[in-house]
Amino acid sequence: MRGKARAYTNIALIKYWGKKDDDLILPMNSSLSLTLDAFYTETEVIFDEGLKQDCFYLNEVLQSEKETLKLGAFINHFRKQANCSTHAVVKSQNYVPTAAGLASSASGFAALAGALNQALGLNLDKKELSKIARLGSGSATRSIYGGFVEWKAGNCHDTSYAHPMDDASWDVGMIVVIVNQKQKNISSREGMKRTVATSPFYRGWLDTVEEDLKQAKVAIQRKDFEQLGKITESNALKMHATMLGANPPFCYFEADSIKVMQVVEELRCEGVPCYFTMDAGPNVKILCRNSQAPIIMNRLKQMFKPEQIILSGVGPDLEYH
Ligand code: 2P0
Repeated sequence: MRGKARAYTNIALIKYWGKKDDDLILPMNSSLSLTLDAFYTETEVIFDEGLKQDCFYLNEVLQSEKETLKLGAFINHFRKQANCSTHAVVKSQNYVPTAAGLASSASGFAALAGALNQALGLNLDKKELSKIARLGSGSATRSIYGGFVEWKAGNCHDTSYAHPMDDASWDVGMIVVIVNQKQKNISSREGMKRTVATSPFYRGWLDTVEEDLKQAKVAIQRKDFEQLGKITESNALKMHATMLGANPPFCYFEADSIKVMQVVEELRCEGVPCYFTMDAGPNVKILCRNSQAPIIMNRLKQMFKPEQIILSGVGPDLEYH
């Protein structure tokens, strides 16, 4: 009744933005991501007949009743399948470089799904784990796999899951620039809900995102880095534009986020292919050739502290420990 798993975080190149079902976490659109090896979560689960309730430690700190109940609801998906009513101790550790300020729900729920699968001896395959991870957090759907991963939106629980597209072993990397490590004011969950409900620009997002995804997939198949980068950058800007049209409007950009974007553009003009993307926070991620990362990092070091600049390679599938 013990399981331990590690899952890596992922950054979307074609973003998931908006849900058509809040409870099942069914996305409005399909998305595509790159799994990163520099950021991961390791989770151990032990089911114990002697426990009167679930217990949840995150980074060695016992979590509140509210957090534990949320986790318990997720564990119930597995307990149901195993026909089990035993409580569990969950110990989860986020391995994110100090002060990275990156969300960990993707790697967190994916690692938890793996650990629960092992602890209860369910032997669920990755496709099934991807579906259940989705019920914890949308982006966790993709963290079951390494490399480039596509999450097909689907229209019910059984048709909404991720699959691996390509192992990304062709000189691809990502530089994460930590602009601000503070907790964001508007969570991605709240932000996407508000955008869907109120932004007149959301229609434009839906009208074009599947075409963006198609183009990104063709670029990956051709190993066309420039084409993939261009579509990554424009898709991110388009997602952020939908938020400016929301009511009330909101924006995740900070002054330093824009500075990083300008550096990326300058480097491109100088012949270094690199492209930015941003999620529901001010930090900027730069898709680059691993071999050219030192040039980009040196330029960024003229403006930011070394600890604000983190290089990541491509991460693998969920691992059992
Ligand atoms: C993504 N984001 O594709 C998009 C782009 C943020 C911007 O997935 O509500 O924590 O738990 O499904 O997965 C972050 O949102 O949201 C996210 P829920 P999640 O990576």
